[in-house]
Amino acid sequence: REDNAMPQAIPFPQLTPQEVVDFIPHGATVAFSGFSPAGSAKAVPLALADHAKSEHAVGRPYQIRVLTGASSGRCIDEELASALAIAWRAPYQGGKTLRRQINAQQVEYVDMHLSHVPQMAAWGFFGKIDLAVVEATEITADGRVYLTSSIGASPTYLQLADKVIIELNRHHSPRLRELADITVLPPPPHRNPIPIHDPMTRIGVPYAVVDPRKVIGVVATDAGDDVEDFSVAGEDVARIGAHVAQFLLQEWTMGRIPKTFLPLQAGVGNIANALMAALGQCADLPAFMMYSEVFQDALVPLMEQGRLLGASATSLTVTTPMLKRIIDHFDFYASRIVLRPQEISNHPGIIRRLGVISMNTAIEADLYGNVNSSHVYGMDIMNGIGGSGEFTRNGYLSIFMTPSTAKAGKVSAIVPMCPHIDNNEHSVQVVVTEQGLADLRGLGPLQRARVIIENCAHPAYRDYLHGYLAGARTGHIRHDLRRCFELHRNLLETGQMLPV
Ligand code: 0RQ
Repeated sequence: REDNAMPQAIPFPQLTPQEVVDFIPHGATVAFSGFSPAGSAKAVPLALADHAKSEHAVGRPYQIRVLTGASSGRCIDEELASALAIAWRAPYQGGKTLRRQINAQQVEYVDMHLSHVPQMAAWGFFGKIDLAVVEATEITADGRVYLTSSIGASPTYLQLADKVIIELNRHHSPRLRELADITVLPPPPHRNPIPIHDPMTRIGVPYAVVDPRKVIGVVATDAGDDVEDFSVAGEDVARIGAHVAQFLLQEWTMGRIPKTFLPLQAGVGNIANALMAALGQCADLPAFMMYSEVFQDALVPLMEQGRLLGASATSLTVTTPMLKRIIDHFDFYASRIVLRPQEISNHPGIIRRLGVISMNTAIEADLYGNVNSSHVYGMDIMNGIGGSGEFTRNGYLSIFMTPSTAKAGKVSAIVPMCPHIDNNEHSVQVVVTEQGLADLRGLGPLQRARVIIENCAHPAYRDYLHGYLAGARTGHIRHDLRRCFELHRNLLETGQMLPV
């Protein structure tokens, strides 16, 4: 069906979002659909936010535990959070309000590898899931649920939750189901090899499955995903893109990447989005495929230009105009994009098998290639580890990029020791800043440190970093435990890393 019409006969009660609130008591665990704003539940979280405010106004407690696939849209990580309605949150977030609350310890936050989420949920580590609220374009009487712009962990949540609400969103084209390839892995020891040998292999069905007896109703909605615009790439980001493109070209020319190239993964955010645009414009590189987690805006023109041949992801995290462009040319896109559950899109075994080249963004990297992409000062969460660990640990080549400084030069992204590490030196192979690229493969710690300082650190910080190394205790890895966090301490105390 090519129109956006709602299905004619819905065999489930139609509820208003406000009526759903009655099924969600204080303390409930609710699993919402969504991986980034894409495909996230929208109407029910907003109604819950209003309900929480009214409860709080009369002195009654009201907070819930919130699961999603990854980050979520405005409705959950901003509106629900602003209503002080979230007590506990997993597995990733990207909202300014929720971030503030987590860092003030008002919300307990579980930051975890995203492919682990479905099995952790199935094994009960998040407790019982009382209700799943899942956005779909259709639910059939026998319980087939056609999801919208993301798959995430929704197929698992639909199976595990005691009760289910479907947000039937007529804004989304029913044709989105043509992108979906859904399968839910059985628990060990009943797991067979997953027969994905190419980024585009399909192994499942286009719908998630729910026991229709658990569905207490459907809520009609008509809202878009509200993906924020990506910022225009600055000069630094363009230089990072150029370094990565040149490096991949060199690896390909030397035969270390096969002639047909290898699938790419690119992380979330502005830098990764700009990187993909830069790689696409590098005419000397062959056209490529992606085996990634999110499909961001920059990939749309690349696909149209024939630079990107196909993409596997778990969400279409694209702005409204880009989603419209995809829907308007759906015959073209339908055979070129596959959306999978996050357990499969981020599966370590498949990433290793396909030889994925992973490219993620760091907040900072240390002299040895340990990376922190989640916690400023090692204490304050930015977003979370997301899928970066799965791709970095298992990729054929793992690259981390970051501008060499942040906050107008007051912060160096190359530091003696990271106060939080989410991807470690054993997995990180290449570090890139606008200054240059450090290929760490085959290098011991001291060699790594020297090449990272010379190639990646901003010139304003190189003397400090060389000095740190020279004054550090000799060991396999040189460190000075009295000074290793001096830059971070300075930053906390004076607002800049180098002494005033
Ligand atoms: O802060 O927003 O207040 O200005 O961090 O930085 O430069 O806009 O970069 O949007 O690409 O995000 C690592 C956060 C980068 C993101 C991170 C501040 C900086 C700015 C954002 P402001 P930019 P991006 C799996 C991939 C983890 C999850 C992941 C991320 C803000 O990429 O969350 O990799 N990654 N998922 O000023 C203090 C520093 C800083 C700093 C930057 N050293 N100290 N603040 N910032 N460096 C996806 C898959 O597909 C698998």
